[in-house]
Amino acid sequence: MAVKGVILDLDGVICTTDEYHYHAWKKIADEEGIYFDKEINERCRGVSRMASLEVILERAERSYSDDEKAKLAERKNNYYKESLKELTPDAIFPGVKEHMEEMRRRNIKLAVGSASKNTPTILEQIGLGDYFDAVADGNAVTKSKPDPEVFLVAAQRLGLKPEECLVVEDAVAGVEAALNGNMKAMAVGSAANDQRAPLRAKDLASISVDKILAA
Ligand code: B16
Ligand code: MG
Repeated sequence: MAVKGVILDLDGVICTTDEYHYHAWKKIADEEGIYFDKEINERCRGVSRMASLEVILERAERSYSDDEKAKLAERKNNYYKESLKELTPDAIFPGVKEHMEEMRRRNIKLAVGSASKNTPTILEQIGLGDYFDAVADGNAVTKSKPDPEVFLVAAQRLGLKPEECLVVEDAVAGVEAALNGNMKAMAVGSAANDQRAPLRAKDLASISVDKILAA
């Protein structure tokens, strides 16, 4: 079935905020005396804030109560939000805007499908506040990727069937979510070696719009 809509993940696909998440979690882990590195961080990609915290706490030497977990997640989010203040349109990955423009010219609908509850702030900061035909984010769903909920909501908001949509993801959990939702998938960045995705590349702009839409 022809691709009629493209659903883009936000952190790590549209912009570089995946790095900001890492630094905020690293600060929390250091403060708590918990070992954390970039490899462990890969498992936090695309998954919700609380699910990410659980990944970090796997290395903790003591257990944390639900109340402590909620406070840690809030502290992390405050660090993260602080770093978002310096976010500008320069954080958009090279070529992404041009690719989206080209898709638009071909009447492809564009949506964001992100686990992040900070999606509205980020889109404003990078100058894409009103750009998308639909946005589905962490505020609209209860299930974390690899559950397809966020992409199904995005497709529904675009008025398209799941099989008419292609998802672009940098997280293994996100690629899995797209496939679980019966959508096509393009894996980029950290997920670029995920053989389950029919399209794989360093970043969105590395594959021509022609090839992406022919997936
Ligand atoms: P927040 P994406 C995801 O965004 C991040 O990849 C993931 O690391 C983060 O935990 C999640 O958003 C929740 O973010 O704490 O801002 O609600 O990649 O799905 O755009
Ligand atoms: Mg991502």
